[in-house]
Amino acid sequence: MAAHDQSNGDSKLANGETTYFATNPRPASLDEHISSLAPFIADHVRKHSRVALVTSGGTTVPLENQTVRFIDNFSAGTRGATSAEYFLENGYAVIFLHRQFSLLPYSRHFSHSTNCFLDYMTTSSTGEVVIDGEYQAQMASVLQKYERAKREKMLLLLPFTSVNEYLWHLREIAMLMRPLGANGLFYLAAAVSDFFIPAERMVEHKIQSSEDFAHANHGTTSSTAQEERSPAAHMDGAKLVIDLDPVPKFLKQLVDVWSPKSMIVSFKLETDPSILAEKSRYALKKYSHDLVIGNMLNTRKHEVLFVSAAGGDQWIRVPTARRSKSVTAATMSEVRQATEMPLEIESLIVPEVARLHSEIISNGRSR
Ligand code: PAZ
Repeated sequence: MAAHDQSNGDSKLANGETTYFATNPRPASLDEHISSLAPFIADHVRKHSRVALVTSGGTTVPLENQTVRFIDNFSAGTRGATSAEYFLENGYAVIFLHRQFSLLPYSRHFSHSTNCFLDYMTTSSTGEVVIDGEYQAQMASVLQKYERAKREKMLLLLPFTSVNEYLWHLREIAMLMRPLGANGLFYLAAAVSDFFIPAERMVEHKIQSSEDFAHANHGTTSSTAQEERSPAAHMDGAKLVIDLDPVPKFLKQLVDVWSPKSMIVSFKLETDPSILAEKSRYALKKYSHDLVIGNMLNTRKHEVLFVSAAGGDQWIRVPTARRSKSVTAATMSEVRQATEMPLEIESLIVPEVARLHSEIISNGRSR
């Protein structure tokens, strides 16, 4: 993907940060979400609870205002949904800002798997639909935790789809979380697009791929500024050409302005192991937040790298015998050798994050 006009890197980014919310539309869902967010946060401010904003799943980049096509990424929301459960287990209230239809805390155990939800059920001798005996114990245990989170009003689910919806929600939630002071925690596990199409360069209607209908692509940007900047996605003969702008980096604003007293944890995903530590340290230094958790695409379920000013670099790993192995990914003898129950890496990550959060609350931060 080509970022639009990279000639002026830093100054463009700074400009993007200041103008983004004035030039990209506030999502229609935001007001309704604020009406459930505000009382949720006020309740936990009153109770002096710790509150974690967990972001999860990937953002989309729409190519058209009336969106038929969009760019997406791989994230299923496993990290976020699993971590949310462990935050709840560690006494946190959780705002779960997630990509719509990605994995959710608790239901993740039974959704998006090779089993359809109907495979967990059976019909009793009296004709009632019941949970199959094989799944009773696991489902009862998950259900108890889910019901408790709901009963005690500890979990709030808020969906997003596009990168624009994500950014507006992040800013609004961060400002609403300010009264929590140091009890607030941001755990930014969502995979957020690095490039996007700003509203002023977005075409209104579905891009016509047929050259016979190419005339319908002209003059269709959704913005009045269409004369100034050309549409970001357009046909060039039979080719679709996409020219994306960089998404402004808002981590600095989150740290310095939106929610300065909260603990802020970001994730860094890489595919080349030789640059993971360096890029994680670079992000920590650049944004001056509390913790970067580095992870590799292929090993993210087994190992992560904690990089913090207070603790330096620290690998967290699931012992080999406790890694979950699918039968397709391992030989049967390896599966038999894995005698102990699989361990989710989030069960190691979250208590360590909570421990660092306790240190910040009692000693102040080492940013
Ligand atoms: O959602 P998932 O479990 O499939 O993947 C999690 C992850 C790799 C997206 C997350 O751990 C992460 O690194 N998020 C930040 C990605 C980035 O913008 O660098």
